[in-house]
Formats: sequence, structure tokens, C-alpha cells
Amino acid sequence: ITTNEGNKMLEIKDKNGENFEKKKLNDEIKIFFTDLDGTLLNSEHKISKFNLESLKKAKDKGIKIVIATGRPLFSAESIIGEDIKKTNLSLIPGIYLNGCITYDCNGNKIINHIINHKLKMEIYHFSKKENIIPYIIWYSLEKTFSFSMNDVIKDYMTVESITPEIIDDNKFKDIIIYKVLICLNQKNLNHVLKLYKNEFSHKINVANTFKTYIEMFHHNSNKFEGVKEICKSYNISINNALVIGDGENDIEMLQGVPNSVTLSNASDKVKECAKYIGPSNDDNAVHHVLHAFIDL
Ligand code: M6P
Ligand code: MG
Repeated sequence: ITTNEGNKMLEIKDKNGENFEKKKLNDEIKIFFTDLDGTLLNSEHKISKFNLESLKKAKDKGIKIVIATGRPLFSAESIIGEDIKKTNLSLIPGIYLNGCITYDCNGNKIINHIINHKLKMEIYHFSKKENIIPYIIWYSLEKTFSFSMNDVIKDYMTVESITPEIIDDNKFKDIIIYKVLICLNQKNLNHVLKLYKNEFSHKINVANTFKTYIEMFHHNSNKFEGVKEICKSYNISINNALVIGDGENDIEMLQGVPNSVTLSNASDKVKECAKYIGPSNDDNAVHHVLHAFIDL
């Protein structure tokens, strides 16, 4: 990837195209929530040196840094665990599985929303009827599952390097699922998204969260629910929070938190929901946003 040198500061703009200026900020930033894929991670699923350094600087200034992702904790651990440790950051507190699991600063689950058994089975039977089962990865808290290994799943494993456990119908009945992920492509995404939205969106969140993936997770969960709980646990007002994200699973927190930034790589739908638009994830957006909002 050809990334912009992080030294040259890139602009953050509001909806009218005006440059963001720190002096216009009403409230000081005390806590920073960042999405992972498409935001803190570049297209190679890595945190750039600039992003990492700026996170560390912000932490050293006393700003709380919190990950808010669709990934489960074990996946965040496998992808950025080393970087996080190296810089003295922490994956706890954190918002995982799109808020279905949210940990406070002691590692307690302050939100814990599974997909109930009946709904899990309904999704399964519907997917079987529609021949979608081979494209699905089922997420528990500890690992991922699929019914077969195939090229679609292998391709997905370039994003989520964890190998899913192959299961049968019997085993499936007993596992506790937090998230259903369907791996699609440009051709079938919209069709399948419509199909599942029609069938399930009154019972469960159905969203195109990243690339051509659809994710389904508990109706009452989203990252903003996690943001509110974590702010509450620190006794920090939402007005002192800064959030950044690029996907459909970031919309609620981008709308709910007054200081919200999306990235130039986000879709128009997401851009509508954030107060500001920053550079792309391949141009160290997190680094630029932290420098714009906080005196580092
Ligand atoms: C990738 C995978 C998913 C994850 C999604 C969104 O597709 O890792 O498991 O849910 O990205 O992740 P994020 O919310 O961090 O953008
Ligand atoms: Mg994202």
C-alpha cells in the first residue's frame, strides 16, 4: 500500500467541507473509541506505526483508549495483541462482537447478548433452505464454527486468521452463538442482504459491516450501547468521548456521540451519520484524528 507519510497532517472536515478546528470543540476529549477493520487497521489488517504511536501518546496524556469492533476479543487478540502489549495499551475495557460483549476496565462483562437458541435455529433452517450454509461462520465467545471448509471460508481466513471448527447439526444445537457472519461477493451481497433483512430484521440486527460480509447479532446490541456503558463505568460524559468508525456497525455510535469521525473509505450511508470525515484507513486516519482533537 502507498500510505501517506504520517508527518504531513491530513485534514478532518465537517459536512459543509469546513476544516475541523480544535478551538471549536466544546468539550475536552477524555476517552477515544476506535473501530478496527477499515479504521485502525489498514487494508493489510495491520496497525500502522503512526497510528500506534499516536494511540500511545494519547494514552500517556491520560486519554482512555477503547477498541469497539465486530470482532470477538480472541480475534482482536490474535490480530493486534502484540502491538497492544508492546505499547502498554489494553484490549480491556472493550466493545466486542458489535457490542454484544462489552467488558469494563476490570474485565467484567457489562453487556452479554447471545442469539437465543430458537432464533439461532431459525437462521440455520432458513440458511439451509437458501443454500447459504457453506458461506456462514458462526461466532461463539471462544471460537468460530462452520459446517465445511471451502474456498469462501478460506478466503475469509485472510481477514480472520482463526480456523473455524468444523461442526455437524448435532454439535451446532449445543453451541452458544453471538454472531452470524455470511461471506458474500459483490454479485450476491445485495440480494442476500435483502433476503435476510426481510426475514429477520425485526428480530435481529442484520448489517453489511465490512467489505461484502453480512453480520447478524442481537437486536438490542450495537457499539453505541457499549460506548454508553463504558463511559458510565468511568463516569465520563458522552460529550467527552471521541469515536471513529467506517462501517454500518458503527452508525449508532457515530450518531450517538457528538464528536464522531468517519473515514474517506466509508460508504456514503456511513458518511451521512458522522459529524466529521477524516482520511482513509490507509492514510493513518486514527493518527490524524487524534492529533486534530487532542494536544499530543
Ligand atoms: C471483519 C471481520 C469481522 C468483523 C468485521 C468488522 O469482517 O473481522 O469479524 O466483525 O471485520 O470489524 P470492525 O467492526 O472492527 O470494523
Ligand atoms: Mg470497521
